[in-house]
Amino acid sequence: MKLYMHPVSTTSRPVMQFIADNDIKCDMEVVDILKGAHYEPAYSKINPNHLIPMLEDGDFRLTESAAILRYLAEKIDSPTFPKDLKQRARVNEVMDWFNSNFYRDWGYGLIYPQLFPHLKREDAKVQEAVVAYGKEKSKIWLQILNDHFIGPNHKYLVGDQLTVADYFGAAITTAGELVHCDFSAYPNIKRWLDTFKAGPNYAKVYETFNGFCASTKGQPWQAIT
Ligand SMILES: N[C@@H](CCC(=O)N[C@@H](CS)C(=O)NCC(=O)O)C(=O)O
Repeated sequence: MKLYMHPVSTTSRPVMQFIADNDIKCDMEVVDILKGAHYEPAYSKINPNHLIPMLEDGDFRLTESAAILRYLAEKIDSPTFPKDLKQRARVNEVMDWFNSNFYRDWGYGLIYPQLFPHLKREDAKVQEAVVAYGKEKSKIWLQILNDHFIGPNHKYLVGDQLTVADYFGAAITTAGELVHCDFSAYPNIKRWLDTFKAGPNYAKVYETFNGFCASTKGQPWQAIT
């Protein structure tokens, strides 16, 4: 198998970590999205979305990080994608919640328009409004994540067992570290992330990402503090 990825990418990290945690034999092919490699003909031809990650398993190609995680978990018969109908539905629910509700305002509202020039609005007032809206909405979603999905008693997102939802949700939530968000106001999120970060391959897989975050320190970010 081969994963087209970039180590800083929010949606590549969960797949890279799942592969590492499960010793899955998979080559890593870096697509340098910071230099536009995802628009070069070689990659455009196989993924017209111009996005990473993409998994190649023989002649089968799969995009969408959440779908890739579930595919890999099924392939290796991992308990991180439970077989029980209701537990599985819960995992799917949480992944969909992250992918749509939370990520929209968190990633594309608060974080990315500040970080990536191609997502920054040209008009300064529009930019300010986009980020302010993203920040306010993100606070609402974070509170729901803290109180409802994790709550005071659960170790992970779906009860006390690690699931693919944790890989996915943690990668999206830690994207906040790019603009130096702090989760102290959300103790259950902080505890869940601390537990997840203690996993065996987190430090290695997130090394480049953490380096990138360190390089953005000290700038006047709009962030959750
Ligand atoms: N829904 C997709 C989103 C993939 C995505 O947005 N990938 C980003 C990296 S995190 C990307 O390739 N961005 C390139 C660009 O926006 O030009 C998934 O979950 O795989």
